[in-house]
Amino acid sequence: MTTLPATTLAAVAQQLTGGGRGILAADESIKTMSARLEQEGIPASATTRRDYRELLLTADGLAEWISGIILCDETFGQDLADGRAFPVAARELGILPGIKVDTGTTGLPGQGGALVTEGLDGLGARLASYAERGAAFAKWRAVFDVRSITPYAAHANGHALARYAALCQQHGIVPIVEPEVLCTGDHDLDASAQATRLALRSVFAALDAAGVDLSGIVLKPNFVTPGLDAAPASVDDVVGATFMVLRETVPTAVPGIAFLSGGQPTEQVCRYLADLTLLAGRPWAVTFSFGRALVSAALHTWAGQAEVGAAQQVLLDNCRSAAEATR
Ligand code: 5MM
Repeated sequence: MTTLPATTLAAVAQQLTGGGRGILAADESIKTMSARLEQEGIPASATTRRDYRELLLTADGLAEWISGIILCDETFGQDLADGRAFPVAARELGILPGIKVDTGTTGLPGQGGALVTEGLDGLGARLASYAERGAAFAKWRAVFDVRSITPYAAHANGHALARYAALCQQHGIVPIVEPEVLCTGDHDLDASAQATRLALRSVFAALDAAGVDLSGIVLKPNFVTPGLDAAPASVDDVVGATFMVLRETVPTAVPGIAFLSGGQPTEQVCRYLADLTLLAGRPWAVTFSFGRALVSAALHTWAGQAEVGAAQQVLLDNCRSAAEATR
């Protein structure tokens, strides 16, 4: 087992989140990716999932906007058409390869529908294998619903995230720590702020207890927004609430925060990011680790046309918008 010096972990965390680039989340599980392909009328198979991820990774000039790409286990083990393994090709293209290592969620008994994320069993051996095959970073996502989050669910997910993060660092891999409070529902901005505060407090208490080096992690939170079925809040209110909750909960030792998009429109999340970037007194780098906000339109374009160029251009345009929001 390799234990890299913390400076290396910190350097990778800074490379991922600083420098005006962000992370492309292309790690949909086989089930999610298959559903998204089929929704666009594309038959789902290991080959079409591979072709789609190759389209994303090989978009010409992607590295100008993208510092890292998160892959799922299936893609991590696949090859591009030219025979290069995905993680090898990513590095050659100037993009750090990452790997999603959680195995999904399950219900927590007695917690009113709250979920906990699984995947700790055998994780050390899996991380050793991913590190050997070139993974620079990993991702684990806890999922909270504003209506069902409980202190115990926050504690259980914080504990799992902390054990995952400590194991990653032991294997020389930077952990992306993702406690996602979903934006589905009709809750108001304050309810989102309270749920996000609870989730983040639990995560950082657990990371501290587990001895995780905060300079070698990347935090991937949600923006604090009202639910998608509630009256929308102004950009100023969302940015203000997001910054307030992060300032209360995220230690300054964390080098960078890479936001998820939560399925909200690209233009909107880029606007949040641009305004957060401009805030005075911000102690961490801020950037994006968007999935749908970067790729949904590209997938739709690919479904309509056999050649990949138009879809790649759509992807590049979205990545440029998101990266420019951080500059
Ligand atoms: C890309 O989707 C990721 C994996 O989802 P499943 O395991 O549920 O298939 C997901 O974790 C994603 O990285 C985050 O939700 C951020 O993506 P969005 O679309 O919210 O920006």
